[in-house]
Amino acid sequence: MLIKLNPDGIVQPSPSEITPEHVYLNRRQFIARIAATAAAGSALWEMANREAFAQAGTRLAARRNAAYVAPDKVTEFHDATHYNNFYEFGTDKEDPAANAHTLRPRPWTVSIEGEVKKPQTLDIDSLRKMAPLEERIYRLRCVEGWSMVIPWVGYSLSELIKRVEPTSNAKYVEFITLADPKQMPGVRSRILQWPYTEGLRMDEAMHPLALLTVGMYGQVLPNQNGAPVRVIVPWKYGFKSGKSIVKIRFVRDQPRTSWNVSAPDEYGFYANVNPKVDHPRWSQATERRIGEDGFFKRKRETLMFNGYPDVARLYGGMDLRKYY
Ligand SMILES: Nc1nc2c(c(=O)[nH]1)N[C@H]1C(S)=C(S)[C@@H](COP(=O)(O)O)O[C@H]1N2
Ligand SMILES: [Mo]
Repeated sequence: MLIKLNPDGIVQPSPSEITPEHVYLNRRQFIARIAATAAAGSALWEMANREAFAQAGTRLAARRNAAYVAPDKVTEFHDATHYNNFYEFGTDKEDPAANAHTLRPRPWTVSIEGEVKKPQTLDIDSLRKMAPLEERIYRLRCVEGWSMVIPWVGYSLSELIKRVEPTSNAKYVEFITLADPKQMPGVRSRILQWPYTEGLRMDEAMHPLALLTVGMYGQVLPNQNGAPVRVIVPWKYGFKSGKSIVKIRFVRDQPRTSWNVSAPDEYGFYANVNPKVDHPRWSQATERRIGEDGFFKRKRETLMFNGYPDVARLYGGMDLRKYY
């Protein structure tokens, strides 16, 4: 296979590589080739990571972290990008794929504010370079009863948090996402409080599983999946994983979150995946894997904490029915 690097070090997808699966496969060969080229290896890694622009399909070099690879079959790229919740672009599952082309993920900045010793505004490139990018295969389960398995690209949110040095007053982290009616037709509707905000307790945000995510399937995040940066908190329901983040704020008190404000008895602050605590409208005991489990197939069982039992230590002594 021919690898083309232009002078800026951008990995250029050639027209024959536009099908997402090819992009993904070629990237694997690309990485294998880099590993084989021992002498030039580190220089090539540098080049591959030095992206001059973000564009749908632009590849993102990342090393797979074997400690975070769910054994499940990976969801097809097409399913993961055409069955989405991103209410800023409409409420139907197909709406984000159809409408999110108006989002401009570049230039983009994320401001880090509140109870930190080093508040700062980072552009997306600086944010990407803050720590080595890893590929991790995580399950993502929506409270609506469906799930996917996605190879995400990013690094532990804790890497960012350590670098901005939270003060001892920082007990929670709030994620504030973009709400621009010019780019996002859905924010004219009152379905949710905009901007979409989410939050984590500090120890949850510091857990290595919590991923600051800039890509998936070896490429930059498609707009409908939350370009250019989102979080993935795999032991929680999907709505905790805010997309297209513009502010990360460290605060003393538990922040309000869009879903909790819209329907407090349906969506709690914690939102840990828990097959024993049903949502008022949907059972949480089973789930349907997108692209695999048809409507008539027996559903698969949902696992406590979505199959990430290590996080149980964060909730010792808490009544998870009360703190849902
Ligand atoms: N900004 C924003 N982030 C969001 C949402 C949203 O509507 N707006 N929906 C959430 C919900 S309910 C889910 S299930 C996941 C879906 O992520 P995916 O489309 O990449 O699978 O995104 C979450 N993040
Ligand atoms: Mo969701």
